[in-house]
Amino acid sequence: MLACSRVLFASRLLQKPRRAWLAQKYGLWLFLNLVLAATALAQDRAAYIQENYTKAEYKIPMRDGILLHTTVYQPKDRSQKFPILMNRTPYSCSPYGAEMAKSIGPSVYLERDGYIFVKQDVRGRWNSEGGYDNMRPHVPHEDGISESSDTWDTIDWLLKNLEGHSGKVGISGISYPGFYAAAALPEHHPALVASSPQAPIADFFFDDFHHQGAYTLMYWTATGTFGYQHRGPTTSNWVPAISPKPSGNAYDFYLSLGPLKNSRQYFGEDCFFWKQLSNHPNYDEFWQRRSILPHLQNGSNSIKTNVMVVGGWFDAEDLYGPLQIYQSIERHHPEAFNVLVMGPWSHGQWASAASNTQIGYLDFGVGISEFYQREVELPFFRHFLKEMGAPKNFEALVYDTGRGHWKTFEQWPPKEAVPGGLYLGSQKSLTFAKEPQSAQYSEFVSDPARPVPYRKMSDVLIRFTPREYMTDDQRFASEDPDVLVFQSEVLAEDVTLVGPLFANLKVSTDQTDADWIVKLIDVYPEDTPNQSTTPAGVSLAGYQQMVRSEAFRGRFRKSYSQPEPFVSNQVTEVRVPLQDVFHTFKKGHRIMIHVQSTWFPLIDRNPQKYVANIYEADQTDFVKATHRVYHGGENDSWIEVLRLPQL
Ligand code: PG9
Repeated sequence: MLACSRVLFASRLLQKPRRAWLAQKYGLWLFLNLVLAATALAQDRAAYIQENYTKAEYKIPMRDGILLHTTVYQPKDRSQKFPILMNRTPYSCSPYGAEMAKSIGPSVYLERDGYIFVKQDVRGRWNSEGGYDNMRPHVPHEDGISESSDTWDTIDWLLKNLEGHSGKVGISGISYPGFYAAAALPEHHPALVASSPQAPIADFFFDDFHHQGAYTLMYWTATGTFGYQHRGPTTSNWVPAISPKPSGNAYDFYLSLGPLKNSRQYFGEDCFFWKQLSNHPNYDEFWQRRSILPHLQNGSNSIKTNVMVVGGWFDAEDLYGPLQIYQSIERHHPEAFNVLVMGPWSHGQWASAASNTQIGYLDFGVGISEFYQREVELPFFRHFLKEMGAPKNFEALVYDTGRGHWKTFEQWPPKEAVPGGLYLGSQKSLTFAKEPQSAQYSEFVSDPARPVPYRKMSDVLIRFTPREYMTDDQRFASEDPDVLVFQSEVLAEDVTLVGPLFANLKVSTDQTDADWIVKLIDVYPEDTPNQSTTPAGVSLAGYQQMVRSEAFRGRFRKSYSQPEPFVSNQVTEVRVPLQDVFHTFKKGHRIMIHVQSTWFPLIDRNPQKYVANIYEADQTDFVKATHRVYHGGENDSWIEVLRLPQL
């Protein structure tokens, strides 16, 4: 327990940003103790669960008779009643049978606080019956089955069949389980008094599998994971292994794969999800039905539960989801308790027991996730499920990824924010005001046979999903002739950007289709020292840290549902939504913008010769193109920003 107390002591030391200097003073002692404590905590965690919880497994009948496998971990203490905290998952309730899980709740703090932890295989996955549907569309309960009706039925069954519960129910989940925590909200069961969708998927056309219309090729293996129906309840994996198994450098593998249509030979005829992706290249009714957002806006589904949405500013998988789900509820249910937490995290990193928050080559420091788990998440559930204490008082608890500290705001984006712009200029400049300059352009080649890598080549590896690129050093791309680079002067004062960004580009191509990738980059001064955790061979001096990046498939510039080719060599407006940020570019830094048209293999290659369906494009459709970005005069290209005045 000593180690555990040290981590608590250390984190209290750290949680007040102004005391972070103490942490630096005792950095190594503290770091080592935190690592020791985190390790001890993890070992203690499994032992604590073994000692204090029992396990039971049930097949819970849904209203249509389908049985869902549900595992219940209940406190041995029967002297009091405990609330239920659910997690619904497509990733399995394992371990099945008598074996106890090593973690059963969102954090060690909740496990020690005492809840009835319920984990369920969603319909059609693992040991549950039924057919699977990615992002199963919500339909009103009287019209059919949905994740909402399955959650309602599960809660109702638990309340009627479990002993020792308090009658209050919460649901929480990260990523796909985060979607299920959000999908529980429309027509939710009255006992559901708290929901925390964390890195929730809102819409697969904007989360995970696509970047604003472009297929996320780094999700190719994940497409298989979610592409096959099992042959009935199973506790073992049923997904066929892709053969040959992709391995090594992802750039070479996916380039050798050729046009997307060649994927069918790997996925085979049983992969229903690959067929759905290929047959629905546009934002049609197939995708629209699977977005949860419209169902969070419908007044008849008035949300009476309490919601805490959590996300990571550097989440490579689901950044659209948390931001949009929070805003949808805020816009349409202003009366609901609905708050937002956005930290300096990659996908789901806030749930980690690790003491540091490291993403790629950057380390945002110790105690950030522990602070969130202990000071934010635990009070939220304790208040609404146990009527104990009060949730931390904020509407938006957001981390400034440039200054390295938390701030709270009464709304998001902050009402104090002031609209502004970053203007691309002829000398590859970037200025806060339009420069009196004649209309000019910057030109680059976009070659599908030599696409720009999305990371430096040694880091482009085959993975289930991309995860760590969101803070990468962009110097490798700045040196690429197929990338346009625009950079500000050295900042004379701090510049804080908050909320959504949009790249309003005036472009042209000598072909008929194009993707547009825009990156917002923080250029560190050349005298920036490395951190104690900076990997060997990496220098933070002059580091060009990615702050925000997005891709936009240009055919969708007028409508995601009605794509249109470009008219060759015609100046065309393209508005690229870049997701929200909260980042201070400190005095002495520079702001940099990249514009490019390939980002491989994060997203698939655009043939650049317009074809109706890129999933059916032939090798001969892929052509080199010369693209132009216009700036100055009547053809300004600029980044629409919100600036937070410096206090
Ligand atoms: N949203 C993440 C994901 C979904 C589907 C495929 C791969 C990743 C997640 O659930 O982790």
